[in-house]
Amino acid sequence: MGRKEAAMAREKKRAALAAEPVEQPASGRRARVHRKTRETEITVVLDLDGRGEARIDTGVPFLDHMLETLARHGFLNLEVHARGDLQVDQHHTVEDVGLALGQALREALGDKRGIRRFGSAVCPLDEALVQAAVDLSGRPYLAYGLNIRAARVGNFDTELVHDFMQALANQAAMNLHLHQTSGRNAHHIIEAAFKALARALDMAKQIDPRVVDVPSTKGTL
Ligand SMILES: [Mn+2]
Repeated sequence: MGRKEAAMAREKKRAALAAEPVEQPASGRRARVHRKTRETEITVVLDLDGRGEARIDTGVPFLDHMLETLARHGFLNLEVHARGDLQVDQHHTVEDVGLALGQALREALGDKRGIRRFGSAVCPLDEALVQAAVDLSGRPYLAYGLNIRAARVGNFDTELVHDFMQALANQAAMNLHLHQTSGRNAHHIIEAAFKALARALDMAKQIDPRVVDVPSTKGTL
């Protein structure tokens, strides 16, 4: 697909998404974040107790694919619209989407009453195997153990996965460990990482009826 066709495809997707917004259920753990800078303008609408429905349009097709994966396997209803300075490169857009999504996550979690707090998952995708561990602790930390050899997947810069995860962990105020046991193909490694993150996050955000109040000996998260 040429540049012009790709731009037309993006416009078509944009118009289709604008015509059909995500329906948000009436439950409470939701957030809407709007973030505008000179480099990007981003809107995120998130429901933690969703059905995996996604309406994603960031202008970076591979990022769209990964966010759709995150929503699907994390049972999030997720809407992300981004306009970034892609004529520079994808860095601002990818990082700022991570920031906005992290902020939405933190806001939707609220006071974290009744949540499991910890979650982990190991996901394979063909030869790739990635594990994710999450602690919705209020203390931002990223341990990034992906080893992606290829610089690009399609037109996506693979090093931006690190920037995205750092931004997400910082703004969500969560501890996130991502470690790759095996993997050769960059698309597989990254997709396995997003799936593992989705499953780990889904576990951590779930309400556990045995948890009274906030799951911390300090009484706050
Ligand atoms: Mn894929």
